[in-house]
Amino acid sequence: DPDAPVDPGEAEDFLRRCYTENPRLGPVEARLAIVRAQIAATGTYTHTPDELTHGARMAWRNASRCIGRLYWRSLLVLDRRRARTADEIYSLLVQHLQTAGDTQIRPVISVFAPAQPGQPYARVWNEQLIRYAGYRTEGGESVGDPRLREFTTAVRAFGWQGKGEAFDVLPLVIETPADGIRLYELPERAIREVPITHPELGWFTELGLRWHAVPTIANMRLTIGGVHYPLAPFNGWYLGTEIGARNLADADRYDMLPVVADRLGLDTSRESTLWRDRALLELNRAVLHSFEQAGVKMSDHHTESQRFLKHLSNEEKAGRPVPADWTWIVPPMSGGITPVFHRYYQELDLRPNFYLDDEAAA
Ligand code: HEM
Ligand code: NRG
Repeated sequence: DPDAPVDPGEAEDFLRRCYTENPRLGPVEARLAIVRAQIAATGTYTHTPDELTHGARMAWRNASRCIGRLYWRSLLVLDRRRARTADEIYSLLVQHLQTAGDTQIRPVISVFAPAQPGQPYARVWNEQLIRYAGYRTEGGESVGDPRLREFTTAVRAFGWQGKGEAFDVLPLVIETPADGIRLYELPERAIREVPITHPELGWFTELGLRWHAVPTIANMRLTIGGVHYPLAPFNGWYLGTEIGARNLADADRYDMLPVVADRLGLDTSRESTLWRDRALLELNRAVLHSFEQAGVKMSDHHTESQRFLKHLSNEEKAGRPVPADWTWIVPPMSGGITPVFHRYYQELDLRPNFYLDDEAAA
């Protein structure tokens, strides 16, 4: 609950771990005394830049749905706690995307002001900084990303007009206590996109598919040592299957499997021809091929699964448990031929962590 005073026990637990993992920060006892007094007087306390940086990295390390955690130590943490106005926040979000890069792509998080007990705080309504609008035509046909249909309706009510095409980048909706609700268009320089082509099938280009290079989740709350950061967008790079086996493939997203199967000339009259699987495979080859051609960093599910096993063994050596959710870690295609499939994981809710505000555990 971002409105409640900070739990001193959670603060102490975090600080002890943080200082134990980082001996260069010195002894924790003096710091604990200051933090206890700050919480008693104000209901909260302020993280030092070192605590913020390590806390955000721990939150990534504890994200049980994330297969990409091998590189948790490399997270670049941008301290944006002083920004207040919608304009300031907007320009720092653009800077975030530019810092993440458009080919190399580095993992970055921008941490904005924490929630103060009982006070309103800034948020971004978008689930990710870059997402495509979803529409339904008068004829009832779906255009764009159906997942964003409701959000698209909401921004249209604020006066935004999309082109009504399949890949219209949505505006940012920034809500602050200072400025209320404001809409901003991202500048082109902040939006790297990759057109989807296939290594052998020339007609793939005609499908007109594309995707953005950087996934940047903007609606999760970061919790460190009892302090809540409601606006802390973060990015890594894409795993190919997120786009090829979900965003472009799911029947309630871009639903491309029937189209691809048709172009491939497959027999779709019976499930047992495995036309869906064959179309899925070509779509995923196309996604990986296109990002590689564009020089944009992306990983495949075999490589990222091996890295995750490496992460498990690193953490075991460090004496730390690795909370993981099998249902999210196992890739959405070819599960059984990746090594992450053939084992079980510890399901723990460790903090620091990221939470969606309607999740019970938060
Ligand atoms: C989820 C990969 C970086 C935090 C995921 C998922 C994948 C993934 C495949 C599952 C997504 C889904 O099924 O929709 C990666 C890769 C990264 C990376 C390849 C490359 C570096 C990061 C970073 C953070 C992070 C930098 C935070 C600092 C999370 C969280 C989730 C998640 C919190 C769960 C999201 C949810 O509940 O919807 N990641 N990730 N990841 N990742 Fe990562
Ligand atoms: N599946 C979502 C993105 C979720 C997070 N994935 C990452 N995160 N790779 C999608 O847009 O397809 N990350 O921080 O790199």
